[in-house]
Amino acid sequence: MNSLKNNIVMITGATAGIGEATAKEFAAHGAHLILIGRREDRLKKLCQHLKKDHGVNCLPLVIDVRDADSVAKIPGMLGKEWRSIDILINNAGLGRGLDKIYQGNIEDWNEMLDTNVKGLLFVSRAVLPGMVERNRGHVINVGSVAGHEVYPGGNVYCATKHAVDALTNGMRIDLVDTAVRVSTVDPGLVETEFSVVRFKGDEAKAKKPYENLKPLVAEDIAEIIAFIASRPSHVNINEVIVMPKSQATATITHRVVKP
Ligand code: NDP
Ligand code: 8X3
Repeated sequence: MNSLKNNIVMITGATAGIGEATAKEFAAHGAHLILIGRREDRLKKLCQHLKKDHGVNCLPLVIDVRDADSVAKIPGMLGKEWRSIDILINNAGLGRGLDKIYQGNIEDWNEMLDTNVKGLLFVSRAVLPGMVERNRGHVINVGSVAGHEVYPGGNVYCATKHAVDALTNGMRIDLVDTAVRVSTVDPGLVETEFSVVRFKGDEAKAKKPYENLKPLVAEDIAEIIAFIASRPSHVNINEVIVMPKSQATATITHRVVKP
């Protein structure tokens, strides 16, 4: 096992859910963190906690990953102590709606494509040259079961996660002659703010996917990401697909209604 202690780890989408849990997991392993998200209060609070609880350094960067210019400026903004990023976790992402494609909302489509695909590309483009130059690094993308299957109403969200799958494979091919590793973690149902965001704050709709089954929690994914990152440097875990026990496919779940 490679120690994660003193590694510099950049996590996008660290203000909630999987990204936040991953920040906590890596801090517990002694990694220093560059955390990205749009909600400044949450980022700052999380950094304060991680510094206090684990004695690690933490840099909050309030950045929208869709903003190509701001993202491109990241390497130049980082002080010397932050520049050698060891691990990039491309986690920021969202789903919007479950509309049939002929009724789809074009703003929702743009938001998903710009965040899940272009945001991941912009951040990777900013960070990868340094990794290649240092001949050291690991990019871990958070994909989804939606990158392997398409479910009713999932159309554009599924397309973005299929793109993440393709980009992960493309990165691995382009980096094969370097020491930089590329992995993806592709979860099924994880109970986070994902559904609340997907259904624009409609809590009743947001609860539905997790009803009468035991979903994954963000910490389950964080532990897997840390496991992937801590393998010896000759080991590249390409892809982990992880589901709750009672989910067989994107659409086939076993739900037990308690009397
Ligand atoms: P959450 O809604 O809990 O967290 C999403 C995170 O992404 C937030 O920190 C949010 O921060 C950030 N984010 C969204 N848009 C942007 C943006 N434009 N710029 C910067 N940060 C952004 O959802 P999850 O934790 O569940 O989602 C994390 C990833 O996991 C996503 O890529 C999602 O597709 C994927 N996933 C989730 C599954 C699930 O069932 N929950 C299953 C499979 C994959 P902020 O709003 O502060 O910017
Ligand atoms: C998010 C979970 O089930 O909508 O990727 O694909 S799901």
